[in-house]
Amino acid sequence: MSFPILTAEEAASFINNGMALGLSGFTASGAPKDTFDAVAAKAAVEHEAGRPFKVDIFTGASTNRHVDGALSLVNAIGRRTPYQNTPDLRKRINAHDAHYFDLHLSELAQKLRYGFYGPLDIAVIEAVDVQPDGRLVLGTGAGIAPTIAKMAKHIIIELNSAISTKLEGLHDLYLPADPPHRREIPIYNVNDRIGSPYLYVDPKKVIGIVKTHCTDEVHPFTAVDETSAKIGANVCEFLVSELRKGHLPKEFLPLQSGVGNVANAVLYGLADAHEIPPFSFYTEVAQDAVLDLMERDRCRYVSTCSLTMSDEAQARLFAHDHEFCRRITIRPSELSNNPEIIRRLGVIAMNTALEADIFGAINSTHVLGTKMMNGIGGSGDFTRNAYLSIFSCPSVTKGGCISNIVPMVAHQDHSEHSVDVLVTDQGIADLRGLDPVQRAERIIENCAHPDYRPLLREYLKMGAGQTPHSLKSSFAFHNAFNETGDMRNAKL
Ligand code: 0RQ
Repeated sequence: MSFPILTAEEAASFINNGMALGLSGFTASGAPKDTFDAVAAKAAVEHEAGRPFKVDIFTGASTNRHVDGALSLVNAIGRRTPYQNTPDLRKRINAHDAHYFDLHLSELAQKLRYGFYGPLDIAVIEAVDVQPDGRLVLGTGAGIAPTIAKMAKHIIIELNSAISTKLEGLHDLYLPADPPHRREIPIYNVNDRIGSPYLYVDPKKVIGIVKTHCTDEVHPFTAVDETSAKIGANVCEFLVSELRKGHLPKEFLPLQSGVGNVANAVLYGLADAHEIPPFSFYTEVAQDAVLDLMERDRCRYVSTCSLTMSDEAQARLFAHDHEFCRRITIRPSELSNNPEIIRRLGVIAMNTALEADIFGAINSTHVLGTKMMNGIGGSGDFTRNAYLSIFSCPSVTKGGCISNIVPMVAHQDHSEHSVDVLVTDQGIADLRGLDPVQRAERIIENCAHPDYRPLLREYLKMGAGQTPHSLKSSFAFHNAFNETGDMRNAKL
């Protein structure tokens, strides 16, 4: 069967107000592009004519300027999950224009299949190759593609000629059976493959193909700043000491690393820590740093949900011919972030916090407790099931006016039960085996900025009970920032 070729506008004509759409990709990688510029243009025309136009968007994680960016500008997103990081969408979410529900990334595909969020009308799937029998080679991110291809009533394929067809063979696509029939997922090593390199879609569901030539437009990271470099050095120091103590096996364990400056600093630090043998990743996002580590022979293998690499890094990766591609597997998010596999492989999880409290609870999502930043992403999938769970953040933010170590987090994403180690630019707090007061003392002395230590010590003396919070003063830091612009003015 040959599929009709559509313009982006023709594809958009099938997408109507109130529809639920499933999209391929994970981060900007592998997400559809031109179709959604056309959907946003259609929404603008509909709104201009006084008609409602909003669509629900289900994806692997965040998307790109064409989807979350363009649709948010014209206020055309209804429901949205499981993650986002676009300034315009963030504004819509915090103004209640878009109804965002924040979700552990591993859970979305199965919850869609369980029917919790209703049916999917159309799946829009980016591919770098399409065969007439419905066999697709996906782009750089797998996300929830197998689930949306199965569930959606109709499918639009975006065939992107700007992404390398050398991706063929890198994907490992597999759909677990749903309970009560689910068996173990048979991944026992980072490089085990259990599924198909291709996504097979039902040709009868395909509305047509939109031809696109547009890169993923992932920005390369800026140079690591001084604070991130210190945090990175502290995480590396900790991991080397764990190896020396025999807490980690001598062959080391697979790493998961979050995104951003600190994550990059940690990875470059590990590259230089030669006591640590070459290592692997079992992670959700492989950034430029991972390619650098491969080129330096420090990274052996990467299992990921996406290659979130800049155009320049993608060009470098595929110029290496098949040498590095043989060391990469791209899996759907329900496998890359799967609790069972993370626990089995013994993944070391390294994630970033917005703020931590003195007892070890973490806020990853809500600025000052109320405003959604990005979302929990995969941090909970990994943190809760890791061999060793490390969180890091700077000790202070906004020129010292915000302490990232507070008496009580203003929103809790990860409880103290899931956090083994906290690291800031000030130092390392190993929390394992400590009671709440011992944890607080260690976090205050090792991780808090010196400007805030006296206030935090005073707070710790105020309460009673095993976890001695003083509920009257728990949010004194946040209140001081809201009222005076500086947490150092906190009155306990
Ligand atoms: O504000 O943008 O105005 O400068 O928050 O802070 O230090 O640049 O942090 O980019 O490393 O992101 C937790 C958001 C950290 C991210 C978070 C302000 C600060 C700045 C950003 P500006 P930084 P990063 C893997 C796993 C959840 C998902 C996850 C995240 C801005 O890591 O989204 O882990 N994590 N996924 O000034 C008020 C505080 C603040 C604060 C920082 N305590 N109060 N503002 N800021 N701390 C990835 C995936 O899942 C795909």
